[in-house]
Amino acid sequence: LHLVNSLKSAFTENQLVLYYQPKLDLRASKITSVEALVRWLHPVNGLIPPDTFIPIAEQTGQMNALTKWVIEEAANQYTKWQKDDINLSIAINISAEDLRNDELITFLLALKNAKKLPDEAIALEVTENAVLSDPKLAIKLLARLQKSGFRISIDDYGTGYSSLEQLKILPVDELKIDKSFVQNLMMDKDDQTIVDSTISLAHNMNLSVVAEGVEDLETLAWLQARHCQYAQGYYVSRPLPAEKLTSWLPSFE
Ligand code: G
Ligand code: G
Ligand code: NA
Ligand code: MN
Repeated sequence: LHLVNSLKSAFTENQLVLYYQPKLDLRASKITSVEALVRWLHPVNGLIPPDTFIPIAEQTGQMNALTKWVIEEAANQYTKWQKDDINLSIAINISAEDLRNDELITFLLALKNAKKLPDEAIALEVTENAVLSDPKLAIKLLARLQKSGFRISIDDYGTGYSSLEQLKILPVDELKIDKSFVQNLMMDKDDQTIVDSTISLAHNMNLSVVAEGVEDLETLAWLQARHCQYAQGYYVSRPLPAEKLTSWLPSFE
């Protein structure tokens, strides 16, 4: 595939863009944070989803560079929003590759200093599986990041190869219940049991909890009744470019 050859030019020719998907605070009925999701605006092939090019970035040693680009872009967007009195913290997806060396943490700490970012500016989402290749190192890096003020979320919670024992030792502030348990929640008793117990688990461990993949009002109300703190999904909003999100926010409130 020639996408492999042109991924480098995605960086040099500014073809990468961030979309932002809001996370709804169900208690306050407010949007307080968003998740940054990268897309590649290819001059010939159009908008390429991350599932297509992230594996390429991983296989060609470009993942660290991609993550750095995402972080820097998100930090700039955070600052822009602040200037417009829009308080949105931004969550970044971190890959397994980013947890195999300390490049990411060095970069994040330098950026936080240089741009004088408060702790709430940037949060990090990591899947259970991303921690598995070198758990000791990953846990050490995540612990340093958490100590430096970055909130850590476990993404796609419930689908990875992790145990409750691992959850106990992971430096973590938030669980994001995977959308596969949430999408058909109203029709699936087993999903209801899983989601309900995960919300309780998070509460009892003093972790925030987010349900991903909320696609209808009934599901949102069900989650709210069980004191799930945050909801994310198409029912709230699809991922949007920054300007579209900015203009959507007031209509929401
Ligand atoms: O945005 P979308 O639903 O198409 O994302 C598909 C997958 O790509 C998701 O698993 C998402 O976590 C991942 N993804 C999107 N943006 C990034 C990114 O900036 N970095 C990493 N590592 N993964 C991302
Ligand atoms: O793995 P991660 O959770 O980062 O994946 C996010 C992906 O899920 C994005 O590609 C986003 O477009 C997609 N997504 C977000 N909300 C929904 C939803 O309500 N339903 C479905 N099917 N996908 C969603
Ligand atoms: Na994510
Ligand atoms: Mn997820």
